[in-house]
Amino acid sequence: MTDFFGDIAPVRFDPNASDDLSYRHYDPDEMVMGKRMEDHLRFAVAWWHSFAWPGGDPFGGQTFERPWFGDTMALARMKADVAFEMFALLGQPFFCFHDVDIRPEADSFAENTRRLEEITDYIGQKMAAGGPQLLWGTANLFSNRRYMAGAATNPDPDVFAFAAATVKTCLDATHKLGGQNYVLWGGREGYETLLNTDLKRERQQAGRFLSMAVDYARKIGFEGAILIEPKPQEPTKHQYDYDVATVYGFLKDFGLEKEVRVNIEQGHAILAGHSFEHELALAAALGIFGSIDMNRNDYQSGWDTDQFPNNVPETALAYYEVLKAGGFTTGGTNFDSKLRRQSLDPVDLLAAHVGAMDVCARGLKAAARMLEDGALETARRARYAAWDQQRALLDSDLASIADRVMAEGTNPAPVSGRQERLENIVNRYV
Ligand code: XLS
Ligand code: NI
Ligand code: NI
Repeated sequence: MTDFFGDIAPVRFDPNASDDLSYRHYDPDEMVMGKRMEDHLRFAVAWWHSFAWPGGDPFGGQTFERPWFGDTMALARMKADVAFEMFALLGQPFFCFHDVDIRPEADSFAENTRRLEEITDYIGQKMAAGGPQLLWGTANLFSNRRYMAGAATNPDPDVFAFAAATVKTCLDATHKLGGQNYVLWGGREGYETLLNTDLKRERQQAGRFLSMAVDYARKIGFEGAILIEPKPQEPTKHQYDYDVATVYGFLKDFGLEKEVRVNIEQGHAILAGHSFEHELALAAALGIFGSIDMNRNDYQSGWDTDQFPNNVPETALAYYEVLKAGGFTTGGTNFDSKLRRQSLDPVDLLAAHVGAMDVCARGLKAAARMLEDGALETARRARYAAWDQQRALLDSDLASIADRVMAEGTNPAPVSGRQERLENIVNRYV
């Protein structure tokens, strides 16, 4: 036991609670559309922002003082101890990590691997003792300076090799811990200027890299989903995994659209100029919906602020799309979320997660009621109903269609899109 959280008691569901640390809406056992709320939402805590992030911003460094900050394996174990203490307090079913979050960085690949294996075993023992499960693991291929010009897309083949070897070790660790997914977020897989970039070659490197990761995952018997996390810019200006549509085109290009799905982050959708629900609906329509990072951005600052979700109408519309897509299978709701850098206290870390889980629970319940009520779906179906009689149109050709339109002499009458009325319906639930 560490004493980081002091005598804070485990967070419980109590709709009438008056304290900071109770779930007022997240009742894991409440049935929503025939399924337990915990099994719908599948919450995950992100190791990096909660335990590894020091609180820096572009103008200043560390604000958090955590007793486990440092680069020894003993401190990495303390970090894991605190993480599992927080998991026990929150009772969430999953967590996620990058390799660099759980082990200190060494100066050789061999030592990095040895440390990763050692801490993986340590975490595995904690999981076996009753902790949460692993939603996904991933490799950090963006922080170290060797990756400044990309990992898979680096002009230097030795960097490609280092990154590929690192992904192998992270797939091994994820598989060993029973991870349900493996995520690749291509932080530096993009470019700053075409003046020094061979775009075509870099895309091909990225495609080959992803194919190798998929092949290796299947070879070791990893049955989880492989997920790409789209993001349009930041860190690099032009990212090859800009948004869901771009990732789908990329997957098609390399024949991976049946092998790889997407992990969609709310803040990244906004940075790409989309709504979160657009990205979710598109992924579902393309058959590549996987998982979500439920962290929003600040709408004024225009960068990836990774805030905990705190807007019920937004989460409701997101879960509406998740439910329509059939819900999560291997995926879940990961809080890839940071505290604000002034939120120094251990209790802030807990309260942030408690509030976020409650906001998501409210969103899920509202989404379920909207679906059960059916008003939105009835209106949507009605809007396309004429197609039921006219399906043959899609098997026709332009000349035949022109003949028909000429003969019938019809001039279609526009119909209301009813947007305000539909928005009013949503507002009755959120
Ligand atoms: C960064 C990404 C990152 C991924 C995992 O913007 O969201 O945190 O989720 O590498
Ligand atoms: Ni992000
Ligand atoms: Ni993310």
